[in-house]
Amino acid sequence: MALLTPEDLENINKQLQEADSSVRKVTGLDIKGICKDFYGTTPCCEKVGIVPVTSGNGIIGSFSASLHAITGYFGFDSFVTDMPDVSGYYEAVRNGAQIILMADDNTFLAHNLKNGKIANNQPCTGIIYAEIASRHLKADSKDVLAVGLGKVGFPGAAHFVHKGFRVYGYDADKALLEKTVSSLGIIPFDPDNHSDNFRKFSIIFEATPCANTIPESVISENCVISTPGIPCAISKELQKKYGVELIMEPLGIGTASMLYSVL
Ligand code: NAI
Ligand code: PYL
Ligand code: MG
Repeated sequence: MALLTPEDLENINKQLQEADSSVRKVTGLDIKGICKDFYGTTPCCEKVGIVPVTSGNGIIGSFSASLHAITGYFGFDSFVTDMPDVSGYYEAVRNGAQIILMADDNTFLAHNLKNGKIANNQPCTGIIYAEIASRHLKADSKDVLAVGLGKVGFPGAAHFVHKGFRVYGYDADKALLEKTVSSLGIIPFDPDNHSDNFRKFSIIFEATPCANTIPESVISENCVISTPGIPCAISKELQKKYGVELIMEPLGIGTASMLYSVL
C-alpha cells in the first residue's frame, strides 16, 4: 500500500471543506449526505476510539490527529488513545469507544464493537469515490473511464458496473487488467490505441499511486475526475484548461465511508 505522509495530511480540515464543496457542486449533496443516502445509516452519538499503531513503518505524524479532525468534521465524538497498539486498544475500549479506527501499513479498519460490523478502507474508499462520480449531475453518458484497478480501484470499478455504467478500464499491469476485464465484464482501454484515444469521458475514476495517469485526449470539458489516488492524476494546467471538477482528498472521504458503513 502507498503510505500517506504528514505533508499529504496538512490542513486536513481545509482539504475536507474543499472536497465537500466539489462533491456538492457535482452531486447536489455533501459527503455526509452521500454516505447517509448510500449506506442508509445516520450517526447516533457513537464514540470513536482512534488507536495509533507502531508496527511496520510506524506512526505517521498527524495520521491519528487527522482522523480526530475528520471524525469531528462528520459529527462523531472521538478521542485518540495515549497508548498505541494493544495497550491503546484496551484503553479505547475501557474509555467507552464503540467504534475503533486503527491502521497498520496494510489495513486501515473501522470496527463497530456493538454490532460487529467491520470495514476496510480500500474498498470503502473505492466505492464512495465511484458513488460520488456516478451522481455527476451533468454527465453526458453512462460511460466511465477507470484508471488503476488495484485494491481501491477494483471495488470502485465494480461499483460502477453494478450501477449499470459502461466501464472502460485501464491498468498498467496487463495481467490484472485482463483478469478484471473477465471478472467484471468491463471494456479494456488502451491509451496507446488510436481509436481509444478519440474517446472522451465526462466521468473518470482514478486510483493509482502515480501522477499524470490520465491522457489529455480522454478528458471532456467540465468532466468529473474522482480520484483517491495520491499524488494527483492530473496537472493543474489540464484541470484549468478543461474546467475539470476534481474530487480528491487524502483520508476523510474514505474514512466517512468506513464509518457510515459500520453504523
Ligand atoms: P494498489 O497498488 O492495490 O493499486 C494501484 C494500481 O494502479 C495497480 O494495479 C497498478 O498496476 C496501477 N497503476 C500504477 N501506475 C499506473 C498507471 N500509470 N496507469 C494505470 N495504472 C497504474 O494500490 P491501492 O491500495 O489500490 O491504492 C491506490 C492509491 O490510492 C494509492 O495512491 C493510495 O495511497 C491511495 N489511497 C487513497 C485513499 C484516500 O482516502 N484518498 C485511501 C486508500 C488509498
Ligand atoms: C489509509 C491510507 C490511505 C492511503 N494509504 C493508507 C496509509 O497510509 N496507510 C498506512 C497507515 C498507517 C498509520 C500508522 C499510524 O499512525 O497509526 N500505523
Ligand atoms: Mg494518482
